[in-house]
Amino acid sequence: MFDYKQIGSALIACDQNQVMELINNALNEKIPAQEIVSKGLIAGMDAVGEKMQKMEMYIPEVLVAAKIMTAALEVLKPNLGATGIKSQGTVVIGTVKGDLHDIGKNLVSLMLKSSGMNVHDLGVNVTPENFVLKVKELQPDFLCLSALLTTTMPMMKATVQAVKESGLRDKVKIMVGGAPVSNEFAKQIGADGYAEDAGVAVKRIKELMPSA
Ligand code: B1M
Repeated sequence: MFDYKQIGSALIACDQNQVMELINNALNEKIPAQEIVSKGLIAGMDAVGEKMQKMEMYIPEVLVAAKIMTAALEVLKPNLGATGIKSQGTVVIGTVKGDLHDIGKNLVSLMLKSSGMNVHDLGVNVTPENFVLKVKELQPDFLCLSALLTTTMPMMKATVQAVKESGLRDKVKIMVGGAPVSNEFAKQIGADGYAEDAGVAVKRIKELMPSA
Protein backbone atom coordinates (compact mmCIF):
# COMPACT_ATOMS: atom_id res chain seq x y z
CA MET A 1 0.00 0.00 0.00
CA PHE A 2 1.25 3.48 -0.85
CA ASP A 3 2.38 5.49 2.17
CA TYR A 4 1.02 9.01 1.55
CA LYS A 5 2.74 10.33 4.69
CA GLN A 6 6.08 10.05 2.91
CA ILE A 7 4.98 12.86 0.58
CA GLY A 8 4.29 15.08 3.61
CA SER A 9 7.63 14.22 5.17
CA ALA A 10 9.44 15.05 1.92
CA LEU A 11 7.53 18.37 1.69
CA ILE A 12 8.50 19.22 5.28
CA ALA A 13 12.11 18.34 4.41
CA CYS A 14 11.79 20.59 1.32
CA ASP A 15 13.16 17.70 -0.76
CA GLN A 16 11.80 18.26 -4.27
CA ASN A 17 13.52 15.21 -5.80
CA GLN A 18 12.00 12.98 -3.16
CA VAL A 19 8.50 14.47 -3.64
CA MET A 20 8.73 13.97 -7.42
CA GLU A 21 10.01 10.43 -7.03
CA LEU A 22 7.16 9.56 -4.65
CA ILE A 23 4.60 11.07 -7.01
CA ASN A 24 5.97 9.11 -9.95
CA ASN A 25 5.93 5.93 -7.84
CA ALA A 26 2.30 6.59 -6.89
CA LEU A 27 1.35 7.18 -10.55
CA ASN A 28 3.14 3.96 -11.51
CA GLU A 29 1.09 2.18 -8.85
CA LYS A 30 -2.01 3.56 -10.65
CA ILE A 31 -3.07 5.66 -7.67
CA PRO A 32 -5.55 8.33 -8.88
CA ALA A 33 -3.95 11.79 -9.15
CA GLN A 34 -6.84 13.21 -7.11
CA GLU A 35 -5.84 10.99 -4.17
CA ILE A 36 -2.17 11.85 -4.49
CA VAL A 37 -3.21 15.52 -4.23
CA SER A 38 -5.65 15.17 -1.31
CA LYS A 39 -4.01 12.44 0.81
CA GLY A 40 -0.41 13.29 -0.07
CA LEU A 41 0.19 16.91 -1.05
CA ILE A 42 -2.67 18.72 0.75
CA ALA A 43 -2.23 16.64 3.92
CA GLY A 44 1.50 17.39 3.66
CA MET A 45 0.89 21.12 3.30
CA ASP A 46 -1.39 20.99 6.37
CA ALA A 47 1.49 19.46 8.30
CA VAL A 48 3.73 22.27 7.00
CA GLY A 49 1.10 24.76 8.26
CA GLU A 50 1.13 23.19 11.73
CA LYS A 51 4.92 23.40 11.84
CA MET A 52 4.72 27.02 10.70
CA GLN A 53 2.32 27.79 13.55
CA LYS A 54 4.60 26.13 16.12
CA MET A 55 7.57 27.97 14.61
CA GLU A 56 9.23 24.69 13.68
CA MET A 57 9.28 25.87 10.05
CA TYR A 58 9.87 29.45 8.92
CA ILE A 59 8.54 31.48 5.96
CA PRO A 60 11.50 30.80 3.60
CA GLU A 61 11.11 27.04 4.11
CA VAL A 62 7.32 27.23 3.77
CA LEU A 63 7.85 29.09 0.49
CA VAL A 64 10.13 26.32 -0.77
CA ALA A 65 7.54 23.71 0.26
CA ALA A 66 4.87 25.74 -1.57
CA LYS A 67 7.04 25.89 -4.72
CA ILE A 68 7.56 22.12 -4.56
CA MET A 69 3.81 21.60 -4.23
CA THR A 70 3.19 23.85 -7.27
CA ALA A 71 5.76 21.87 -9.29
CA ALA A 72 4.16 18.60 -8.17
CA LEU A 73 0.71 19.84 -9.26
CA GLU A 74 2.19 20.67 -12.69
CA VAL A 75 3.34 17.04 -13.00
CA LEU A 76 -0.08 15.75 -11.96
CA LYS A 77 -2.03 18.21 -14.15
CA PRO A 78 -2.52 15.85 -17.14
CA ASN A 79 -3.88 13.16 -14.78
CA LEU A 80 -6.31 15.40 -12.93
CA GLY A 81 -9.16 15.32 -15.40
CA ALA A 82 -10.49 15.41 -18.91
CA THR A 83 -9.04 17.85 -21.42
CA GLY A 84 -10.24 19.20 -24.73
CA ILE A 85 -13.92 19.06 -23.83
CA LYS A 86 -16.46 21.71 -24.83
CA SER A 87 -16.55 24.74 -22.49
CA GLN A 88 -19.08 24.29 -19.70
CA GLY A 89 -19.13 27.97 -18.70
CA THR A 90 -16.82 30.83 -17.79
CA VAL A 91 -15.20 31.45 -14.42
CA VAL A 92 -13.09 34.35 -13.18
CA ILE A 93 -11.02 33.44 -10.14
CA GLY A 94 -8.48 35.18 -7.93
CA THR A 95 -7.09 35.58 -4.44
CA VAL A 96 -8.39 38.73 -2.78
CA LYS A 97 -6.44 41.93 -2.05
CA GLY A 98 -3.75 41.60 0.63
CA ASP A 99 -3.51 37.83 0.27
CA LEU A 100 -0.64 36.10 -1.53
CA HIS A 101 -1.65 32.47 -1.01
CA ASP A 102 -2.31 30.84 -4.35
CA ILE A 103 -1.81 27.08 -4.13
CA GLY A 104 -5.41 26.30 -3.24
CA LYS A 105 -6.74 28.83 -5.73
CA ASN A 106 -4.50 27.31 -8.44
CA LEU A 107 -5.83 23.86 -7.60
CA VAL A 108 -9.42 25.06 -7.86
CA SER A 109 -8.54 26.75 -11.15
CA LEU A 110 -6.91 23.58 -12.46
CA MET A 111 -9.83 21.35 -11.49
CA LEU A 112 -12.34 23.75 -13.04
CA LYS A 113 -10.32 23.79 -16.27
CA SER A 114 -10.12 20.00 -16.20
CA SER A 115 -13.88 19.81 -15.88
CA GLY A 116 -14.34 21.88 -19.03
CA MET A 117 -14.74 25.43 -17.68
CA ASN A 118 -13.19 28.41 -19.38
CA VAL A 119 -11.14 29.83 -16.48
CA HIS A 120 -9.57 33.29 -16.22
CA ASP A 121 -7.19 33.31 -13.27
CA LEU A 122 -6.38 36.85 -12.11
CA GLY A 123 -3.67 35.70 -9.70
CA VAL A 124 -3.18 36.97 -6.15
CA ASN A 125 -3.71 40.28 -4.33
CA VAL A 126 -6.60 41.20 -6.64
CA THR A 127 -8.43 44.40 -5.74
CA PRO A 128 -12.24 44.56 -5.75
CA GLU A 129 -11.95 47.08 -8.62
CA ASN A 130 -9.97 44.62 -10.75
CA PHE A 131 -12.47 41.83 -10.10
CA VAL A 132 -15.25 44.19 -11.22
CA LEU A 133 -13.32 45.20 -14.37
CA LYS A 134 -12.87 41.55 -15.36
CA VAL A 135 -16.51 40.71 -14.66
CA LYS A 136 -17.51 43.62 -16.90
CA GLU A 137 -15.09 42.58 -19.64
CA LEU A 138 -15.55 38.79 -19.62
CA GLN A 139 -19.15 38.44 -18.39
CA PRO A 140 -18.39 35.16 -16.58
CA ASP A 141 -21.03 32.84 -15.13
CA PHE A 142 -19.05 32.68 -11.88
CA LEU A 143 -16.67 34.81 -9.88
CA CYS A 144 -14.59 32.71 -7.44
CA LEU A 145 -12.78 34.39 -4.57
CA SER A 146 -10.05 32.78 -2.48
CA ALA A 147 -8.72 33.94 0.92
CA LEU A 148 -6.40 32.11 3.32
CA LEU A 149 -6.04 34.76 5.99
CA THR A 150 -8.66 35.84 8.50
CA THR A 151 -7.38 39.38 7.89
CA THR A 152 -8.23 39.25 4.17
CA MET A 153 -11.70 37.72 4.53
CA PRO A 154 -13.25 41.25 4.73
CA MET A 155 -11.90 41.80 1.20
CA MET A 156 -14.36 39.16 0.02
CA LYS A 157 -17.19 41.25 1.45
CA ALA A 158 -15.70 44.37 -0.17
CA THR A 159 -15.54 42.55 -3.51
CA VAL A 160 -19.16 41.37 -3.32
CA GLN A 161 -20.10 44.96 -2.45
CA ALA A 162 -18.09 46.37 -5.38
CA VAL A 163 -19.80 43.96 -7.79
CA LYS A 164 -23.18 45.09 -6.39
CA GLU A 165 -22.27 48.76 -6.81
CA SER A 166 -21.20 48.14 -10.42
CA GLY A 167 -24.73 46.92 -11.21
CA LEU A 168 -23.43 43.48 -12.25
CA ARG A 169 -24.47 41.46 -9.19
CA ASP A 170 -27.42 39.75 -10.90
CA LYS A 171 -25.24 38.82 -13.90
CA VAL A 172 -22.67 36.72 -12.03
CA LYS A 173 -22.75 34.10 -9.28
CA ILE A 174 -20.13 34.61 -6.57
CA MET A 175 -18.47 31.65 -4.82
CA VAL A 176 -15.98 31.91 -1.99
CA GLY A 177 -13.44 29.49 -0.53
CA GLY A 178 -10.22 29.13 1.43
CA ALA A 179 -9.29 27.61 4.78
CA PRO A 180 -10.78 30.27 7.13
CA VAL A 181 -13.95 30.74 5.06
CA SER A 182 -17.22 29.00 5.89
CA ASN A 183 -20.71 28.57 4.57
CA GLU A 184 -21.97 30.93 7.29
CA PHE A 185 -19.50 33.59 6.21
CA ALA A 186 -20.49 33.18 2.56
CA LYS A 187 -24.13 33.80 3.51
CA GLN A 188 -23.22 36.77 5.72
CA ILE A 189 -21.40 38.60 2.91
CA GLY A 190 -24.06 37.84 0.31
CA ALA A 191 -22.10 35.32 -1.79
CA ASP A 192 -24.02 32.64 -3.68
CA GLY A 193 -21.97 29.73 -2.44
CA TYR A 194 -19.03 28.31 -0.56
CA ALA A 195 -16.79 25.36 -1.38
CA GLU A 196 -14.48 23.73 1.13
CA ASP A 197 -12.18 22.21 -1.47
CA ALA A 198 -11.45 22.11 -5.18
CA GLY A 199 -13.59 19.03 -5.83
CA VAL A 200 -16.60 20.56 -4.07
CA ALA A 201 -16.02 23.84 -5.96
CA VAL A 202 -16.41 22.02 -9.29
CA LYS A 203 -19.53 20.21 -8.06
CA ARG A 204 -21.22 23.36 -6.65
CA ILE A 205 -20.42 25.42 -9.74
CA LYS A 206 -21.92 22.76 -12.00
CA GLU A 207 -25.04 22.64 -9.79
CA LEU A 208 -25.41 26.43 -9.80
CA MET A 209 -24.57 26.89 -13.49
CA PRO A 210 -27.46 28.89 -15.03
CA SER A 211 -28.00 26.38 -17.85
CA ALA A 212 -27.77 23.32 -15.53
CO1 B1M B 1 0.61 31.38 4.99
N1 B1M B 1 -0.67 31.23 6.45
N2 B1M B 1 1.11 33.18 5.58
N3 B1M B 1 2.01 31.27 3.66
N4 B1M B 1 0.25 29.52 4.87
C1 B1M B 1 -1.50 30.03 6.50
C2 B1M B 1 -2.79 30.25 5.71
C3 B1M B 1 -1.73 29.86 8.06
C4 B1M B 1 -3.03 29.12 8.42
C5 B1M B 1 -0.48 29.17 8.67
C6 B1M B 1 -0.57 28.98 10.17
O1 B1M B 1 -0.33 29.89 10.92
N5 B1M B 1 -0.94 27.79 10.60
C7 B1M B 1 -1.73 31.36 8.54
C8 B1M B 1 -3.09 32.07 8.51
C9 B1M B 1 -3.68 32.32 9.88
C10 B1M B 1 -4.99 32.99 9.74
O2 B1M B 1 -5.15 34.03 9.19
N6 B1M B 1 -6.00 32.34 10.28
C11 B1M B 1 -0.74 31.98 7.55
C12 B1M B 1 -0.04 33.20 7.77
C13 B1M B 1 -0.23 33.81 9.14
C14 B1M B 1 0.79 33.78 6.80
C15 B1M B 1 1.58 35.10 6.92
C16 B1M B 1 0.83 36.27 7.56
C17 B1M B 1 2.88 34.75 7.66
C18 B1M B 1 3.79 35.92 7.95
O3 B1M B 1 4.23 36.60 7.08
N7 B1M B 1 3.99 36.14 9.23
C19 B1M B 1 1.94 35.39 5.42
C20 B1M B 1 0.87 36.24 4.73
C21 B1M B 1 1.27 36.63 3.32
C22 B1M B 1 0.09 37.24 2.57
O4 B1M B 1 -0.70 36.50 1.99
N8 B1M B 1 -0.05 38.55 2.60
C23 B1M B 1 1.95 34.00 4.87
C24 B1M B 1 2.77 33.61 3.81
C25 B1M B 1 2.81 32.34 3.29
C26 B1M B 1 3.81 31.90 2.21
C27 B1M B 1 4.08 32.99 1.16
C28 B1M B 1 5.11 31.53 2.89
C29 B1M B 1 3.13 30.60 1.67
C30 B1M B 1 2.19 30.84 0.46
C31 B1M B 1 2.81 30.45 -0.86
C32 B1M B 1 1.78 30.40 -1.95
O5 B1M B 1 0.59 30.23 -1.77
N9 B1M B 1 2.31 30.55 -3.16
C33 B1M B 1 2.24 30.20 2.84
C34 B1M B 1 1.69 28.91 3.00
C35 B1M B 1 2.14 27.84 2.02
C36 B1M B 1 0.75 28.60 4.02
C37 B1M B 1 0.16 27.23 4.45
C38 B1M B 1 1.27 26.48 5.17
C39 B1M B 1 -0.37 26.34 3.32
C40 B1M B 1 -1.44 26.96 2.45
C41 B1M B 1 -1.69 26.03 1.30
O6 B1M B 1 -1.18 26.25 0.21
N10 B1M B 1 -2.42 24.93 1.55
C42 B1M B 1 -1.04 27.66 5.37
C43 B1M B 1 -1.38 26.65 6.45
C44 B1M B 1 -2.50 25.69 6.01
O7 B1M B 1 -3.38 26.06 5.24
N11 B1M B 1 -2.49 24.51 6.51
C45 B1M B 1 -0.71 29.05 5.71
C46 B1M B 1 -2.70 23.88 0.54
C47 B1M B 1 -3.91 24.30 -0.31
C48 B1M B 1 -4.19 23.23 -1.36
O8 B1M B 1 -5.03 24.42 0.54
O9 B1M B 1 -5.14 26.92 0.25
O10 B1M B 1 -6.66 25.76 1.92
P1 B1M B 1 -5.93 25.74 0.64
O11 B1M B 1 -7.00 25.54 -0.55
C49 B1M B 1 -8.00 24.54 -0.53
C50 B1M B 1 -9.32 25.04 0.10
O12 B1M B 1 -9.17 26.05 1.07
C51 B1M B 1 -10.16 25.42 -1.06
O13 B1M B 1 -9.75 24.50 -2.07
C52 B1M B 1 -8.34 24.33 -1.99
C53 B1M B 1 -7.97 22.96 -2.54
O14 B1M B 1 -8.72 21.91 -2.04
N12 B1M B 1 -10.08 26.77 -1.65
C54 B1M B 1 -11.12 27.23 -2.40
C55 B1M B 1 -9.11 27.69 -1.67
N13 B1M B 1 -9.46 28.75 -2.38
C56 B1M B 1 -10.69 28.51 -2.86
C57 B1M B 1 -11.54 29.28 -3.67
C58 B1M B 1 -12.78 28.76 -3.99
C59 B1M B 1 -13.20 27.50 -3.53
C60 B1M B 1 -12.37 26.71 -2.73
O15 B1M B 1 -13.55 29.52 -4.77
C61 B1M B 1 -14.86 29.17 -4.95
